[in-house]
Amino acid sequence: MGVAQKNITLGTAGHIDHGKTALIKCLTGCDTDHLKAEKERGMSIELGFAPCSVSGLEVGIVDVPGHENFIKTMVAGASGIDGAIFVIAADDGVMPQTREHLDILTLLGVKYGIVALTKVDCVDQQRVGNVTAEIKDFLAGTFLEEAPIVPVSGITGQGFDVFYEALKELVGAIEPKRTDGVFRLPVERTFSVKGYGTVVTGIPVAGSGKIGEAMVLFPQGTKGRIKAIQVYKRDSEIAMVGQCAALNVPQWDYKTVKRGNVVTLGEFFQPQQWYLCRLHVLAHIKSPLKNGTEIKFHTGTSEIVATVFVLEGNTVSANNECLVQIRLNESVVAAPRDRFILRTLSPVQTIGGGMIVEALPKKLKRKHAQTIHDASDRARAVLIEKDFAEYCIKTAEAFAVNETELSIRTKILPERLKAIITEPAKQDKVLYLDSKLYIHTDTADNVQKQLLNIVSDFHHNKPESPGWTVEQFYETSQLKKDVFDGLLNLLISQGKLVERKHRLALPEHQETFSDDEQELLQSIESLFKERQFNPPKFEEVIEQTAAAPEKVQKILRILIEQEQIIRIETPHQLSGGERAKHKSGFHLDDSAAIGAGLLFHSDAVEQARQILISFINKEGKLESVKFKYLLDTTRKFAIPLLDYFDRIGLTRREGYTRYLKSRG
Ligand SMILES: Nc1nc2c(ncn2[C@@H]2O[C@H](COP(=O)(O)OP(=O)(O)O)[C@@H](O)[C@H]2O)c(=O)[nH]1
Ligand SMILES: [Mg+2]
Repeated sequence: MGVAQKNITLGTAGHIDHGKTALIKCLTGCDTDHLKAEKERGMSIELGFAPCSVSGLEVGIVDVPGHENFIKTMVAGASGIDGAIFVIAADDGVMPQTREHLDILTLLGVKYGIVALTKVDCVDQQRVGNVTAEIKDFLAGTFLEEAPIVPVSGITGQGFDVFYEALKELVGAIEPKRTDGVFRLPVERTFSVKGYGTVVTGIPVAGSGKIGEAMVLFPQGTKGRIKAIQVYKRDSEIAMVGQCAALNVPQWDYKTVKRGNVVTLGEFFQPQQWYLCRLHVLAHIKSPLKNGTEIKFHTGTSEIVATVFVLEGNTVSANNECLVQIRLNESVVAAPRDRFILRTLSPVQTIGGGMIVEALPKKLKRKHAQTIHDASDRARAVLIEKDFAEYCIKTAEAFAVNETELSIRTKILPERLKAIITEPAKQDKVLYLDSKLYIHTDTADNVQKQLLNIVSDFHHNKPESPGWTVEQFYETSQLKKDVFDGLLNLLISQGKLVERKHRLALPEHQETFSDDEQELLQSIESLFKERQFNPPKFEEVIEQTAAAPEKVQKILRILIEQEQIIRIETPHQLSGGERAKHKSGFHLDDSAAIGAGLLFHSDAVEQARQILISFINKEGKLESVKFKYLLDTTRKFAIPLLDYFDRIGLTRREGYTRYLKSRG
C-alpha cells in the first residue's frame, strides 16, 4: 500500500443536449441516465457513474449534467475528476454553458482533457472545419489549449476509433493520485438497501477506505464502520481516491445523511466555519467582488451560503487572484488544497473559485501586515505537501510540533509524514528534538539564543554561582517540557551549554568573587572540614568568622551550589520549633533557607558514606543507634545523616535498622 495507482476518473462537460450522455453510452455501453427521474425528464440529474476500460485500466467516467440548474452537481462531480471529456456539438458550436463549464473545470484545477466534437453526422465537412477553428480560438489560453479536438458521433459511431485513441492518450498523460492520504469521501447520494442498511456514494477525494474501518460522518460526528464496499457497482474490499464508490455503513441512519456530508477519519477533521482560500475571479465578471459579499460556496458535494472577506483591499476585480476568508453559514469539513466554486445568490452566476488553503479557528485580523504576510506564506506552502509540513513546523505555536499534531494539521498520515520530513531534515531546515518532535531550524536558533541569553543574564546577576539547576532553567524558559528538554540536549551536545556540578552554565563561565568573599569562603569551608561530623550551626559560623550574617549566608549558598557543602536536611524536614528558631536568623533567599537544616562538608558526607557501606557490607545491616559511635558524634548528627542516605537511595530503613539498598 501507499503506492501510487492509476485510479482515474474522467468527467464529461459541455452544453445541454450536446451529446455527452450519448457519447459515454457509446464508450461504456452503460446508460448513465439511469435514474427514473432522469429517464422521465430525459437528462442526467444525479451524476452517473460508468466504469470503462481504457488501455486495460479501469477508468471511471462521471457524466455530468449540462443544464444550468445542475451546475452544482457538476461541481460536486468535477472535484473528484482528473480529466475532462469536453463535449461541443458540431452544429451548435460554443454555447453559454460550454463557457461556464470550461470556467468551472479551470477553477477546479482540472489539468487534462480532450474535446469531443459531437454530432458530426449532422453537419458537412466545411462546418467541421469552421467550428474546429472557432473552438481553437475559444480554448486559447485555457488548460484545453493543446487538447485534441476529435470529430465524433455518439449515434453513428463515426470517428469513434480516433476518439478512443485520444482518450487512451489522455489517460496515459494523467498523473496517478496517491492512495495513501487520509480517506475522505464527500457524500453524493445516500439510500438504504434491504439487509445492509445505509449506503453512501461518492468519489473519495483522498486516501482509501477498507471494509471494517471506522469512519465518522461529518458534520454530525456520527461514528460507524464500513461493512461493505462497491466500486463501479462491483463488490470490493477497498474504495480508493478517484473511484466511484458506495460504502455501506449500517450505523448511520440514511434519513439523516445528506449530500454535502463527509465521510472521513474522525481524528483528522472537525467541521469548520472559517476558511482561508485563494480565490480567482473569472475574467468576464462585470462588477468586482466586494468585501463582505454573500455568495454560495461549493466544495466537495456541499453547497453553503457564505460571506467573502477580502484579505487585502476591498474588492477583487475580474481576472484577479487574491486571498480571501470565507465564513460559511454552516460548518463543513474540507482540507488544504480542496477546490471550491463561488456563485452569486441571484442571479445565480459562477463568479470564481480556487483552492482552500486551510481552515481557520477564527477570522484573521487583516489590519496587521504580518497576518497578510503569513497568509501568503501559507497559501504558497500549501501547494506542496513537503512545503506545507515545513511551514507548519516553522509556525508551530509551542515552537516545536509533535508528529500527531502535525499529521492532523497537514492531513498527512504519520508514516508518510515521517518520509516527507526527511527531506527538509537533510537540508537542515528541520531538526528532530526527539524522533517525533520537530522544530524548524530558524525557530531552534531563535529559541536557543533566548535560552543562552537567560543563562547569560543569570551569570551576570550571580557571578559567584556555578550556574543554574535544570529545574530553575526550565521554569524560567516557559517552554513545554519536551521542547525544553530537546533544546537543552541540543545546546549541551553543541557545547553551547555545559553541565558542571549538576548545574548548567555557559562554557566560558567562571565563578567570580571579590577578594574578601574568597577569603570568607575559604575560612567557612575549612571550618566545616575541621568540624567533620560535628558541623557548626549558622550562628557559630557567624561567630567564628566574625562576618555579617548576609555575607555568611551568601557564601554558604555558594558552597552549597558548588557542592562543597551539602545540606543533608532540607528546611521542610525540620520540626516546627526548629523552623521558627531558624527563621529569625535567616533571610529566605532561594527557595530553601540557606543555612537552615544541617550542613556538612562534602568530604565528611563522603567519609560517612564509606563508613556506612563498609560496615553494612561486613555486618549485613546497621542498627541506627550505632552510627553515632562509628562517626564519633552525637545522635543529633548521626540520625539525619542516615536519613539523608536513605533519601539519596543508598540505604533503606526497616524500623531502627538500615540495609544497603542494592543488597535488597
Ligand atoms: N445525430 C446525433 N445526435 C446525437 C449525437 N449525440 C447525441 N445526440 C442526440 O442529442 C440529444 C442529446 O443527447 P445527450 O447525449 O442526452 O446530450 P447531453 O445533454 O449532452 O447528455 C439526444 O437526442 C441524442 O440522441 C450525435 O453524435 N449525433
Ligand atoms: Mg446527459
